[in-house]
Amino acid sequence: MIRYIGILLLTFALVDAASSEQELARYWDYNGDGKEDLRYEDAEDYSSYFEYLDRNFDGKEDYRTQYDAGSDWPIQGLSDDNFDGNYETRYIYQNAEVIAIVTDSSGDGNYDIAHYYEVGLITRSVKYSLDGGTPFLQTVTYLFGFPISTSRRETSETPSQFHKSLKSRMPLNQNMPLKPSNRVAGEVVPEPDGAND
Ligand SMILES: [Ca+2]
Ligand SMILES: [Ca+2]
Ligand SMILES: [Ca+2]
Repeated sequence: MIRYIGILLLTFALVDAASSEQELARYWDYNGDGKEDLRYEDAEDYSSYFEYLDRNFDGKEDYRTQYDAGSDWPIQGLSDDNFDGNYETRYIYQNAEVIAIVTDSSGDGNYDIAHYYEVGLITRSVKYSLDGGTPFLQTVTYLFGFPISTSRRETSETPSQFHKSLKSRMPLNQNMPLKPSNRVAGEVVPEPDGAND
């Protein structure tokens, strides 16, 4: 009997230690390789918080989103979808919904692809290309998320002018740095029940 009580107490002690550690650290290791895959961090003024994800489990963050602390609505996001350590894609939100996703696909520092959304559905995509020396824009329009027409026209804009015209139409709070943080991965704890609560 005493042995069972001992085991029971030990179990409670372990569960307790694990949960208090998680509250402090707010990071989780989903594949158990000792490197954190999901982490939350408060902004300095506590008005928002950041979510960092390592989706390919290589130990480097590749997806980050900033949320409003009061509403938990997303404010802005970044993703590194080719996992080269550089964020090339920016998610632009308004009233908790993504309104545009812009990508620097060539890595020259200029956004060259833009997807536009309304009430969660993609409505239009534009890609700036320089193939053959002449800059042109390819546009795809969508209905209920399905592409219904494409067009192509030449443009006089340079890559940086196209980038600037995209940026000028973004909400002003879209300024999260594109560079990932050079943070050293901390000690991690096992995935708890209800990690996504
Ligand atoms: Ca991991
Ligand atoms: Ca990664
Ligand atoms: Ca990248």
